[in-house]
Amino acid sequence: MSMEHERRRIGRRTFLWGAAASAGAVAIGGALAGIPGAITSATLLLPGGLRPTGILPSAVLAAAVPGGTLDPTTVNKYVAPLVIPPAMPRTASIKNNSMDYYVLAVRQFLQQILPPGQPATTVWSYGSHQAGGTFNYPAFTIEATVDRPVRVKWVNELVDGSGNYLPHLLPVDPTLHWANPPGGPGGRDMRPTFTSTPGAYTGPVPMVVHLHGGHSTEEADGFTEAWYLPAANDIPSGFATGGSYYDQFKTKAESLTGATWEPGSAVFQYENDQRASTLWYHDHTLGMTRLNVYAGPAGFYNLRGGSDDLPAGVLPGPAPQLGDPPGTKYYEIPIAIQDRSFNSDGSLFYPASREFFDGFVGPYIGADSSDISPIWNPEFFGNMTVVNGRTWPFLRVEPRRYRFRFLNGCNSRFLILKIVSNPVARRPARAALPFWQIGTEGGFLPAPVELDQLLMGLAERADVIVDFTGLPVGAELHLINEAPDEPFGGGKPERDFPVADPATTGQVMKFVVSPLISADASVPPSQLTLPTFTPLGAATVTRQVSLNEVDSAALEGVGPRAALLGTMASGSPVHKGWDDAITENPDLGATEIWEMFNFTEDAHPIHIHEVQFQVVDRQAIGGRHPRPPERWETGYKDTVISYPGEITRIKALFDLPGLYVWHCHIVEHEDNEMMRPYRVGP
Ligand SMILES: [Cu+2]
Repeated sequence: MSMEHERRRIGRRTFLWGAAASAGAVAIGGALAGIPGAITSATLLLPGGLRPTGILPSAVLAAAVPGGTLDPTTVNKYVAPLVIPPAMPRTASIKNNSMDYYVLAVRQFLQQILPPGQPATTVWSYGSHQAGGTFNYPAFTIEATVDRPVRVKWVNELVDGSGNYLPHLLPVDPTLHWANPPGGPGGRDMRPTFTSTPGAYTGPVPMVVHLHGGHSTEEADGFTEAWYLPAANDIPSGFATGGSYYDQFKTKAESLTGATWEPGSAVFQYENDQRASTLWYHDHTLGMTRLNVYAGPAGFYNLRGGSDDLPAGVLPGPAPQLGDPPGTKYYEIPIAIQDRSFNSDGSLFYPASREFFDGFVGPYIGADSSDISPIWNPEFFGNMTVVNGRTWPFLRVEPRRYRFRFLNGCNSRFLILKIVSNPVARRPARAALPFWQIGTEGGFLPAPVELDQLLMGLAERADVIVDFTGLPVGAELHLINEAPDEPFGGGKPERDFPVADPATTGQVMKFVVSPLISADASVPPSQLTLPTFTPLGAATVTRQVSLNEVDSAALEGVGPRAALLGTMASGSPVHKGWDDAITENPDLGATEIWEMFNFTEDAHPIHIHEVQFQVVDRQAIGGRHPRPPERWETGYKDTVISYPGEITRIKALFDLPGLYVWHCHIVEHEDNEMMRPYRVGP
């Protein structure tokens, strides 16, 4: 880590806290933000009214993250049980019972995310169109079988009871390179020009669903410019009702499947011709993904069966299935972890100005030649932990083994998860129970890996077994988070970065041991043999790409303005934006190594659509000694952490033709140019 790197990371954090201080913060601990190097765990800036609760060792006290008007330390923890999302009801079996068919809508509704007694929260999520009780944040889980296709009609129903469009719940920055429906067919999917700084976009909301990790054909991948508006009564005249690629993919999909795309919808068919794995589905609209996902719509998609799965009964189970009788006990549970901030009326908080991020008050785009967007924040960190749609829930567990499928569903926050006995123990805390990781994004690992902690970048999944066997009834364990309340750059908690506030974002959920109800017949993880792992063949092409961050080109010392991907030329990065000509164009059927050079100060989780890749190695840029992937990265993955100052090498087989994207899964980055189209084949 260079001095420059260190200075800028600290500078960003100081600036953020400085803004909080000006809004009525008090300094504790004798040190003030703004002094170079002064930001340590002993430096406390607590926004007005925020006080740590519980008994905290002074050395681990940290400030709560600034957010909305609801003080996270006033929200009681572990009062509501974890919600285990049921299986999503199918609409029909079609094609002579060879295919599952769903009609799934995204709607707006109220949900109790905060504890009982606190206000409910208006959210969006998916549910079964014909079954109103199935709308939940996170959405119910789609249960799919390898080689049995799933067809989904995805309907954008962000309309009110009169059929008029609903505006976004959150502030949409119209100055990004974004879907831009008001631009009409000639100006959609562009960065509009403004003569004065605009306010937030309040028109109808474009959406398009991506099955994350899916081996999807291009027309079913949820291409970011294939969005569509709801079929509302009052779409303003001149608006584009679909993105630049909506019509092209509609025509292709309709001819392939025979299913009609009606206004306000798209029909995607997933062949499920891939390894059994934990996928998830979420929105992918250009320049709006951070907001559309933060508002709620996302769900798990569990793909089972085939030669890359294990026979029933080997692993802890079952997971929820259709037709389960009430009271069914589940020992396989998906756990989506997200950070959110709230206002005191229960509404979601998301920053409405750039000023929230770094105090920069303008000039913004539209005035005085500025190129800084007025609303977009380069990263966002919520100040509360939400697990499966509830803040800090608890789960009663029997003294036996459980299979948890973890998802980091945050916007910008990396997670370092650990199971401990004391949630406010001095960090780094000692693990009370290990995780046995058995799988990642692309299915099972070659062998189980025993870990004291799980490091999870955005969108990564960890399929793990936790063994509570032998714990006394009444015992309590806590899942905590030791990643930072700021951009992650690698390293170890409290040595290389301050950990998340132990009073708030440093806690995730609680396990309470209850009496054993059913005997555990699953195989202990130390004795588990996972399905035979077949690695990719040799690569024929090595490609160099780059990760970059850019400051304002117009205003001295203001930044970042955007994050960019790009190529390499003679050892230096060549910056590329979303609209630049395609530079990654693998041949159909080619196996390629991509060397990702990270020239930024932060780690970025890089996601490539359509493929599941292998991590080859990592090394310092300019270094000579590559290091192998981590033990938990030895399976197939669709998202990989690229560390600052390093080259991260992955290997992928590009076996479906067409137009896809690769991008950073810090969704604030993805939404402001850190995404590139790529094409497989001609
Ligand atoms: Cu990024």
